[in-house]
Amino acid sequence: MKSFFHVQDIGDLGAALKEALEVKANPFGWKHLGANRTIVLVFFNNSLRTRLSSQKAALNLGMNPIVLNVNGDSWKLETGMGVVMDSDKSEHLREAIPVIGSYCDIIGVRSFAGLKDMEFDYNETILKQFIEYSGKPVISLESATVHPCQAFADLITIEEHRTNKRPKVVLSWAPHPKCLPQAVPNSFAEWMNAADVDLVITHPEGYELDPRFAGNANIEYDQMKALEGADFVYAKNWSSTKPYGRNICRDSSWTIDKAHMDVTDNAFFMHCLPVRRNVIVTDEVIDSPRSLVIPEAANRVVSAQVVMKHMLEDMQ
Ligand code: SN0
Repeated sequence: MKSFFHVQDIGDLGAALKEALEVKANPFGWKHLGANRTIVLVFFNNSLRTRLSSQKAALNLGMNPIVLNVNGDSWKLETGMGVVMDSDKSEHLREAIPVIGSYCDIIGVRSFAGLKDMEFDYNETILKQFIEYSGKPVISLESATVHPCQAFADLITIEEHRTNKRPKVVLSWAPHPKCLPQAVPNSFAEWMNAADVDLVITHPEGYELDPRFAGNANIEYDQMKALEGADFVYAKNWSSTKPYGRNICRDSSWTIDKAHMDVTDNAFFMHCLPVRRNVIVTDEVIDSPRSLVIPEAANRVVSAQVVMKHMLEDMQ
């Protein structure tokens, strides 16, 4: 696997899910693969799960992880091309990336959408530079438009908990005080479209996901109608797409509470975390026995490990 951005990058999805369950049952079974290999994890933005689960996955495979917090303990990096570098940014990505590449075998990058210029974000401008200038396989640890390690972990969690062959999965927008990226819902929709589930997406007008990600999902603007008979409810806030990157709806009737869950088929509740309690979801729902947020987060180690395993196998 050259780089990991999209569901196609993992190859046959059924086989990848089977492999994920094998890796989960036997996490140290492939420890020889990472001997004398190094992964550098570059963070331009905050992280808890991605930072820890990626390191844990690398350690399970016998690899050495190194974490770099850009904006924290490294030089501030300039990302724009042709810029006169007379501001606070001391080093350009054009040098930093090949240097990082020379120290490792795999690079993971977290770089959120700026939410100012849709074309810049949707071209994955930063991540493409990492691919071009590092010469190493690159894993998106949430980049401008995708969060594939999260979506793969979500799919593993659904696979473990589904009770029928083709579950109804509802991706529901929920309110938030900030403007958040579209990476999580984009990847979730992309992976669910590739999996054996019925995907319904519900959101207010102006929040339509790019058709490349929404695919064949059923779009339903009436949230309660969308949730009827659901087996899984995946809540997430994202900023608007029309206009791009704004917080145009703060309607608290979209918060997932018991009344929302009552119209489902005793659905499981999912969220990628971090979650704003009583904004995205009420305490009652997230603390209920049907909440999968913790097992979902635990599966982040599994998804990251399968991805790194594929990359290491290609290097053997
Ligand atoms: C990020 C997002 O893309 O929505 C990361 C999710 C994995 N979430 C946030 O930035 C939430 C920040 C907050 O203040 O609630």
